[in-house]
Amino acid sequence: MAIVLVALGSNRCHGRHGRPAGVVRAAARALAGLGPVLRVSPIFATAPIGPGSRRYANAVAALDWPGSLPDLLARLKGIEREFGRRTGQRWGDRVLDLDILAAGAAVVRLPDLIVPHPRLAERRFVLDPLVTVAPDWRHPIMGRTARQLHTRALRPKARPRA
Ligand code: PH2
Ligand code: MG
Ligand code: MG
Repeated sequence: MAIVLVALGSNRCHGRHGRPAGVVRAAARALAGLGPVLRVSPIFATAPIGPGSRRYANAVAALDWPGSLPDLLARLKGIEREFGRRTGQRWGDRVLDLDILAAGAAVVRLPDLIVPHPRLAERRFVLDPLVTVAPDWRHPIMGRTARQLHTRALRPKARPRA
């Protein structure tokens, strides 16, 4: 594997790292324990999508990861646990969420891991930071760059009709 794009999200405070933005900053430092972190986006404050009740801090990091994607997923879940994440309601409030967004042109469909992330192109809280880190990354299925997906998300009426 090579450059993996990882989404970071938090909408709960942490005893040591404080507010969600502090949690995301600390999580970006924790990612550096897995391999070189080549870029980290600014942290965006975003409204919760789904059943969450509090605002999120979101960011995207580009990680140079030499191993397999399932191994990376296991490591990311380990970091989530270290930050006190408990399994709970799907999309519920969480102290830290680390999702694999994409890994170059890789396409993975396993029961617990789909890459590129299936909802990546619909989510401003992903696309806004993603476009700052990897504007030229091209979605291997949709055939569009992050920049194009972002522009499209800004102009929902311009989407092609089904
Ligand atoms: N993550 C979710 C559900 N909703 N909303 C925002 N704004 N940011 C997130 O990271 C997020 C969400 C499930 O992972
Ligand atoms: Mg998520
Ligand atoms: Mg997740």
